[in-house]
Amino acid sequence: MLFAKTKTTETKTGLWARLRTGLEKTRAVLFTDLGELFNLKNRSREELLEEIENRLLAADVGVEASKQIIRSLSQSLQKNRINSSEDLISALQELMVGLLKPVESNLDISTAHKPFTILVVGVNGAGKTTTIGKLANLYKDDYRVILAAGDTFRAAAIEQLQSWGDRIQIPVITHTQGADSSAVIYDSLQAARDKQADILIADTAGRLQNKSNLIEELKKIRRTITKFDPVTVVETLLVLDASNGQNALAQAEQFHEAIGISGIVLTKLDGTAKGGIVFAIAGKLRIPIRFLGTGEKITDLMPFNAESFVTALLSTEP
Ligand SMILES: Nc1nc2c(ncn2[C@@H]2O[C@H](COP(=O)(O)OP(=O)(O)OP(=O)(O)O)[C@@H](O)[C@H]2O)c(=O)[nH]1
Ligand SMILES: [Mg+2]
Repeated sequence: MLFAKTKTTETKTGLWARLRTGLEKTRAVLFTDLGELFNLKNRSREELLEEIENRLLAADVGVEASKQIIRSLSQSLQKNRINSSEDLISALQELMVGLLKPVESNLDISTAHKPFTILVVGVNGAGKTTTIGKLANLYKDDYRVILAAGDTFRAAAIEQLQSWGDRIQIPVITHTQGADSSAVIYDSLQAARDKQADILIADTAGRLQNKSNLIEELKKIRRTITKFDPVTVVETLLVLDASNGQNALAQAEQFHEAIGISGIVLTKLDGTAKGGIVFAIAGKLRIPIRFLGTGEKITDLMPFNAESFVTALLSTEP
């Protein structure tokens, strides 16, 4: 993986610390005094399970994934496999990693056919443009990257992307505000071809998943890419704000149905107690979660890893 290839151990520790800090609010809801919870006298198994289920729901893990976890815990308790708070935590850890494993599939950048195109979509303010800056920064040392300012709708959207590009010295292809977004993408593909770029990352305007005219525009962008190059590889990356909780799940379902999503980035995990939404997405959608956003800084993005995520959630280490 890219991190293993280019980043130092120190940076990896930094990433881990940021993930842990980023998940603080979710961890507080899910696991505060979990050990003591088990040790409390006079608490029946049912009460213990009910308390855990309430916490899972409060962290937006969702009804189905919560029930699945509780069912397995209940069986383990009955079979006397959980006899201490440590047993309880390790049983939860195993169950949670099991739930997340199916969506752990990091973005595999193929440069066999250039450019590898990443089309970034999502609702207003989800963190699309910021995520593009972070992604470009992540890839810039190993690949030739170009950005496409496909959000021609919102005032200052073009300048926002341009300033990320300037900051990390990556070219940004722009048209003026109000221009056809598909035309920007077309010109960007052309520029990527001319410059032999490995990766093209395209920004798009924020849009609600139920506004059919805006979704049509995305379909047109998608068609433009295929028309330019029928065999090009496109990652359609949906950016979801984790603090939207269950609503993020609904967004994902509708975007996926409308245009087909190949990967998800979950942002703003640092500002929310609803980080459990990762489990709901994993259980319902089976779309790979590619990255997590844990802050506003350019380095606050990490590839999704089931074990790291669950360990960071459960860890009581400082
Ligand atoms: N705390 C935190 N803030 C984030 C994260 N990602 C993005 N943001 C902030 O969220 C706000 C919106 O981010 P943008 O990248 O502009 O979102 P967008 O989806 O491009 O928005 P539109 O273009 O208006 O649809 C900005 O203030 C970002 O700094 C994150 O992972 N954590
Ligand atoms: Mg934007």
